[in-house]
Amino acid sequence: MRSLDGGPAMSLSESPVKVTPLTPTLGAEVTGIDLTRAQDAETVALLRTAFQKHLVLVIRDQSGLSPDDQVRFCEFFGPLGARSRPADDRREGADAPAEVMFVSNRKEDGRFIGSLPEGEMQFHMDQCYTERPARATCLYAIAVPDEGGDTLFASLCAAYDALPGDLKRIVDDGRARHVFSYDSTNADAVANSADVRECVQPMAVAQPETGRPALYVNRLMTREIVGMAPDAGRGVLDRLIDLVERPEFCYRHKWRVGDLLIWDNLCTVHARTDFDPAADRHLRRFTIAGAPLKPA
Ligand SMILES: O=C(O)CCC(=O)C(=O)O
Ligand SMILES: [Fe+2]
Repeated sequence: MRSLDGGPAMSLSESPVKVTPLTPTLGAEVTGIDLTRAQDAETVALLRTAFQKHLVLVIRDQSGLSPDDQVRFCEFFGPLGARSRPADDRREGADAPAEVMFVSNRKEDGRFIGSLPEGEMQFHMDQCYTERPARATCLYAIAVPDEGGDTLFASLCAAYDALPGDLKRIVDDGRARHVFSYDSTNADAVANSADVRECVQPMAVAQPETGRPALYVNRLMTREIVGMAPDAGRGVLDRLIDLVERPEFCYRHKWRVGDLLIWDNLCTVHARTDFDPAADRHLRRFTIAGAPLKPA
């Protein structure tokens, strides 16, 4: 390949950027890239394609990544999403970009400075209880415990492809109700309360760029299947959720400081394992804006 001015052009095979799958169904590690620098169009295209295919990208050893560097990376995939949490919950400092959120157990004056500070979290997609769930979520590790606090991912595309016929018939034109809750111990009380934040979504959603179908349900926030009797609906949801969480469709990320992850928030679910609350865990988070979900 020659460039227009006649000099040698770098073909993808010569590019130092490599994409290596982490499991047969999802996750890829990207190496040979320094995200504190601007990237050329070819690298951006490679990242986008890898994201659509592998659904979770892991980029290690990005120490010193500034908020602006992280924003530049996020914008390869689309415009930033607004914060999903109220502005008065924002204690990240006046100079932080408005869209930033910290997943953090750090405290100042006895109050957590960020969100989702402690404990285990069941599998979920972010903002599924809104009309426009984030297209993607990006986390950057600033401090992590030596042990625990792993983030697990599962492919909703692999789950869709593995649906048995009776469930596929329900899913293909089904809709489910998603309810805001990060506390699995009081989910039913939240679902029935008056000021609940909720949204009905298709159960089979299309990955926007490719049309690839994904089984859009999760354990933490999907409460019922529209139009099914509660007991029958619960039984179907339980079967679907067990399928989503099959270990062969999962990738478990053990964090190191300097790791940057971005995940497809329509085609994957994520969960977190427990960790010692005395250990410092501090991650910087941005989302990519989403659109209303299209049925597959
Ligand atoms: O803390 C984690 O590992 C995941 C947090 C999470 O669910 C999120 O950032 O959406
Ligand atoms: Fe999340």
